[in-house]
Amino acid sequence: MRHTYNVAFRNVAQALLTAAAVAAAPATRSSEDPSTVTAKLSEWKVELSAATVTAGAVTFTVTNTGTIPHALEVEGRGVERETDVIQPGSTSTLTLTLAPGTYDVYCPVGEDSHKKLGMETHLTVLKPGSAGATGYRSSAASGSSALTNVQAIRVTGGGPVIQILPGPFPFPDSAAPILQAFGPEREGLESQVKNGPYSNNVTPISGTFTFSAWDKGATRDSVDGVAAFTTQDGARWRLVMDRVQTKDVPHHPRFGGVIMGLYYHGVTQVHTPLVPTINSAVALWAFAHLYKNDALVTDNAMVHVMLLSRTRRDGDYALACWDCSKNKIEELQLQILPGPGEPQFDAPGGFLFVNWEKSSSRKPAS
Ligand SMILES: [Cu+2]
Repeated sequence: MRHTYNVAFRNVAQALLTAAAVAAAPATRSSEDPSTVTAKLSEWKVELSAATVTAGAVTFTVTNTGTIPHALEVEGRGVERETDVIQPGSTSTLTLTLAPGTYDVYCPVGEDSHKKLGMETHLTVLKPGSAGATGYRSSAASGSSALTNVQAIRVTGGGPVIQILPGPFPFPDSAAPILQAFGPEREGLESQVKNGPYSNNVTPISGTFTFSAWDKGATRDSVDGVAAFTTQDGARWRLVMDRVQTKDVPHHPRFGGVIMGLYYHGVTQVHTPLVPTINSAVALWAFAHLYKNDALVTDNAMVHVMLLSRTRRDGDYALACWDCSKNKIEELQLQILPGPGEPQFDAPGGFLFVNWEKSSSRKPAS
């Protein structure tokens, strides 16, 4: 009898509590009942179904809606927990007990390279009983604060200058498992294993390269710089960079614009796997004017520039490491391709790839 009475009482009490809670604050819930936040991971954002939750147990139901592996990490108030790596199309869950406060919610894959590319948002955890606005929050919306944080860099090429000619990629065994994840792009990449731009087929040349770059947010980055060099065949090339390229292509996130301090390539599944894993002070993609022996070749040359951790050894400049991310950041790479629909350059492989091996950078005078 007592038992029945208690159950009845509890049901009534619970109904009253629920009614009171609904009246007072729709966000409040019973403390033993975890609230659920749905998270969607894709290139390159983290979208949460709620911007705020009530303190207590929170279950994150995380789906990778992107095309490469991701994961979700929740960090703040002494909490630092992450899901396993989630394959494209798969879902994982993570249940945490969260105290009131603000938490960083991001993708930890690639030593934070995915985070730097935009896979980061925030979750506010409220005290039980406090009313809070809920709604969809994505990194795209919260990332707007980055617009006020303009970063600039001035880079000067120095040391030995080498031209990299087409040849086999020297780490085919290391790249093979990663190539699997690249789907339709894989075939083109596999042909580059045999004869691509990252090779040990290098020749010393001479030249200069100086530029400034500004990271101002997704579409407002800018670049200003000139490279001049003489290739192994005696041709004199001059490159004038005055605008960034902002178009995205698959597996080449923000293939455009300026990115400061990015760790990527190789095993990180950002960009092509046919490059060792590196750390970069700056990476940028630009359109440029290209001249050969003082004659204009194109106003739309596609340029990729990186100041990165050394990948090549002294002497013969062979690629010396598969994970080069801990090396000194002093290798300046300049890659130039013809503009969309334009013919290949009259150069080995149809492209130009030049490194300045002992380069430096500083904050420009503004
Ligand atoms: Cu990710």
